[in-house]
Amino acid sequence: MNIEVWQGDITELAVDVIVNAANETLLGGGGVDGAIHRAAGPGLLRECEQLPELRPGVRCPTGEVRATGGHDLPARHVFHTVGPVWRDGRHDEAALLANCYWQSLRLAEQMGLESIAFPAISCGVYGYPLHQAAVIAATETMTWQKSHARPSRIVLVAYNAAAFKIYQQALANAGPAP
Ligand code: AR6
Repeated sequence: MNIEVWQGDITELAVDVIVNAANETLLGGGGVDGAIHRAAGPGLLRECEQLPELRPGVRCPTGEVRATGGHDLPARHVFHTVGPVWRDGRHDEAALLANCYWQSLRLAEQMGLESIAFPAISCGVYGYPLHQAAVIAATETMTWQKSHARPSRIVLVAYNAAAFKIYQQALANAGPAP
């Protein structure tokens, strides 16, 4: 298994694709979304604006993913995915969050990409409990790697030391028994 945990700012990573925790408009916001747009420059917003709206204000429904270029980022591409807003855990939150990871990995494979980095989707403004989200991130990425050659490098980005520990624990628990 080759899932890495890396602590820091995802906009600094020179991988094939970084994943953005966006909202359904894909027109930017705060948190990691704001950081990615700032680092990518205005070309990213212009490209997002060109993506088709499925209905007014919705370019990407929750659980799905859309690809753009990386513009001024060291990453070549950005995948914009929309995580669920945490309510009480009984509104399909886990399945929707799992879809964000799985659909991103599938798109990376389709595009022939080798390396992908994920932030803790939904774990900021959207309120998903990090411990639970980390289990989903670990499970989805490890399950993917068991049956797919690409992307060969998967990075889970922790924004602080506490998140780093939580991710490491989740990966250890999700791994095969010794
Ligand atoms: N690098 C890596 N991780 C980061 C960074 C960064 N530069 N900045 C924040 N995080 P959030 P969400 C972590 O709120 O919960 C936006 O306004 C952060 O510590 O960015 O999915 C969108 O437009 C947290 O663990 O995303 C949506 O409206 C994680 O990234 C909404 O927020 C995700 O926090 C999406 O909310």
